[in-house]
Amino acid sequence: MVLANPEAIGLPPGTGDDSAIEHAAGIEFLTALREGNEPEARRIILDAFLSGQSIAEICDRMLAPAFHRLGELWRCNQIEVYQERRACEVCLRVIHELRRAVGSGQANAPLALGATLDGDPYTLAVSMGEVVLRDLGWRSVSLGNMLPFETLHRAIETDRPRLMWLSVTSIRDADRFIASFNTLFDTASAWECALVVGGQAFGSDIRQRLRYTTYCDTFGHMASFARTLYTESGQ
Ligand code: B12
Repeated sequence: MVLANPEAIGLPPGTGDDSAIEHAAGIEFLTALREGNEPEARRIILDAFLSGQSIAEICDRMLAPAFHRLGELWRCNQIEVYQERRACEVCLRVIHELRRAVGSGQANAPLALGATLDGDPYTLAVSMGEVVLRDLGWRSVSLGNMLPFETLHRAIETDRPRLMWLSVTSIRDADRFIASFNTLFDTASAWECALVVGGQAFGSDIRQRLRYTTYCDTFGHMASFARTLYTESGQ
C-alpha cells in the first residue's frame, strides 16, 4: 500500500512506501522476512551473491533497508514483535550461509575482531561486519554482542587484531560510554589496531567526543577502508 501523505494521519514519513528499498529483490526479501519464509529469504540473498554483488552491497542495499523498514512497521504496529524477532533469526541464518559461501581468509591474512558493546543487544550488523571482511580475504571473527569494554582490551592485547569493528546501536550511559570507548582507542592505538566504528547510535554529537580510527556509515565504507590496510593480491 502507498500512502500519499502518511504524516497527515500521524504516521512517520515513508510509511507504506517500499521504494526506499532499491531493488525488486529487496522488496521480495522484505516480504520473505515478514512472512518468516526462510527458504525464500535465503534464495534471494544467495542469488544476489551469485550474481556478483559484494557482501557489503548486499548488507547495505538489501539486508539493512529491509530491517529499517521492519522497524518502521513495528513502530506503526503493522507487524508483531514475534515477526520482527523471527526476521532477525532468519537473517542471522542467511548471514551464516553467506559466511560459508565466502570462506575464511588465508592463514597469513590479517585478523579482525568485531563486537557490540556492553548493553547493546543488536546482533545483525556485527555479524554482517564479519562476512564483509571475510569477503575481502581477512580472517575476521565476530565476538558477538554485549561485550564489556575490559574484555576487548584483553582481546586486542592477546589476539593482536589489525582491525576491530564495533557496531553501536544502543548506548545506555553516554558519559560512561565515551570514557570507556576512548580508553579502548588508546589500547587499540598502542597495539596498532585500527578501530572502525558504525551504527545508528553514532550521531555527530557523540562522534565529536569519541576517538577512533574511522567512522563508517555503511559496510561499503568499511570495505574501502579495509582495502587500504590489506588486499589479498598484496597490491
Ligand atoms: C531488530 C531490532 C531490535 C531487536 C534486535 C535483535 C537482534 N538480534 O539484533 C531487539 C528486540 C533487541 C530490539 C530492541 C529494542 N529496540 Co530495536 N530495532 C530493531 C530493528 C528493527 C532492526 C535493527 C537492525 O539490526 N537493523 C539492521 C542493521 C544492519 O542496520 P544498521 O544498524 O542501520 O546498520 C547499517 C549501518 O548503520 C552501518 N553499520 C551499523 N553498524 C556498523 C558497524 C560498522 C563497523 C560499520 C562499518 C557499519 C555499521 O552499516 C549497516 C548496513 O548498512 C531497528 C530498526 C532499524 N532502523 O534498524 C529497531 C530500532 C533500532 N529499535 C528501536 C527501539 C525503540 C527498540 C527498543 C527500545 C524497543 C523496546 N521498547 O524495548 C529496544 C531497545 C533495546 C536496547 N537495549 O537498546 C528503535 C530505535 C529508535 C531510537 N533511535 O531510539 C528502532 C530504530 C525501531 C524504530 N523504528 O523505532 N530491537
